[in-house]
Amino acid sequence: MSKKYGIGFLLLIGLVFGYFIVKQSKSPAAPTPPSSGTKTQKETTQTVPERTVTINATNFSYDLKEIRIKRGEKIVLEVKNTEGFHDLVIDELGVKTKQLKEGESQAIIVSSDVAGKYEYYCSVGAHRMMGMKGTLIIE
Ligand SMILES: [Cu+2]
Repeated sequence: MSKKYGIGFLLLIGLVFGYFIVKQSKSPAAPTPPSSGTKTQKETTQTVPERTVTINATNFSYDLKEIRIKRGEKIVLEVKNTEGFHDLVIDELGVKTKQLKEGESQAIIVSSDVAGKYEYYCSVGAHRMMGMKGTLIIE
């Protein structure tokens, strides 16, 4: 083995080591999280509702004629449609489910700081007139 090859070999090793050192020092800074998705994180950090109230919809009534909650309380109202095609609307509070097919359910958040009686009803066809409604009492 001549001296020339020996020096060339050392240079090559030096280059390889140099490459790995540079690569390692760079890698921790490499993964930067995408800046999108900050909006949805904010929404999930809001106060968690204390309880869930389940209401079943059938042809043509709800199994709950009355729901009572405290003023300022926040509940999850889970609307389960077990028969027919229904939704649940509370005009004064600006909440409504989509129109649910049989077997579907949807949870909505219900709360108000204003005590009073609020009617909830089904907005499909003439269901409301047929008695598909109830009263949300905020006390
Ligand atoms: Cu209905």
